Amino acid sequence: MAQLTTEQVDFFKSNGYLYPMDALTRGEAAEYRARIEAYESQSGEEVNKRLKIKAHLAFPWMCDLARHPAIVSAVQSLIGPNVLLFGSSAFAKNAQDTRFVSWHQDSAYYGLDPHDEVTVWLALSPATSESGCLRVLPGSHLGPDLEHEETYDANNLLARGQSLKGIDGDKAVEMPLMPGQFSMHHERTAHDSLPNRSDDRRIGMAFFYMPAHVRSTLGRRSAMLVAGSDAHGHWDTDPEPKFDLDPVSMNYLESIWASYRDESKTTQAARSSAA
Ligand SMILES: O=C(O)CCC(=O)C(=O)O
Repeated sequence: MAQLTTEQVDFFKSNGYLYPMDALTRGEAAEYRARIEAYESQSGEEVNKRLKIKAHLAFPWMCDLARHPAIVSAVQSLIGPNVLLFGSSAFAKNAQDTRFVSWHQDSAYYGLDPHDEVTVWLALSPATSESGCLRVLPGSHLGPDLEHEETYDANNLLARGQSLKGIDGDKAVEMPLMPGQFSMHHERTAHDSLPNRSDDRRIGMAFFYMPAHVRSTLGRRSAMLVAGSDAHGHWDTDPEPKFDLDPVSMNYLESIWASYRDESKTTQAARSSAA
């Protein structure tokens, strides 16, 4: 599978983002979307509810998607041969949905050192200006760590509603994608997305990749090796699902998601009692 060109790598290094790259055919993207929507019908829940932080642990085919050769070789072009996936999240907005994602830098929350993580956002339906595609602030990954306010806005798709103050939206660059295409952004690149004003759902999978030398600053955690080898041993191994909704991996996914939510509540409670 093709590596990124030198020009693409240089563009990412200077700007902190890159798009569009091709991974899936339109038919394959439609098939993955259908699988996600079948899960939603079967569980009676929107995919955003549970398939967070480590969504790949729900389905073997999601692990395969995280290891898709086109995606992995693009990631390797940026971070080298030994690649771990430390997380993945589904981001779905319904047709005519007012929900949004506020401006944020992932690096403020991921607990990684050094900040060498790269996020791949894979479109499974059209991600357009109208449907609220991802937007980035070019070059923001080279600037300072910015201050987030945790708003817990119910309309915000981020668990804590974390929000950067004072971003000039006029400087934002949209990253529209056709189904099956993906974008990449650096973990320090400020990004957001607006409500979906289209008549179709906007569904994407975000995969969070890091080189094996990256450490966790939030205690011992787990990750999934997607390419090369891990000679560093900073991470335990994710329990990969043996079949769809394998209870072993689902319980693990749920415990990670619950502790993230609890940590949010603790942080919020501590802030309000301190206020
Ligand atoms: O899907 C979205 O609108 C936001 C995704 C996001 O914040 C991310 O992939 O880091």
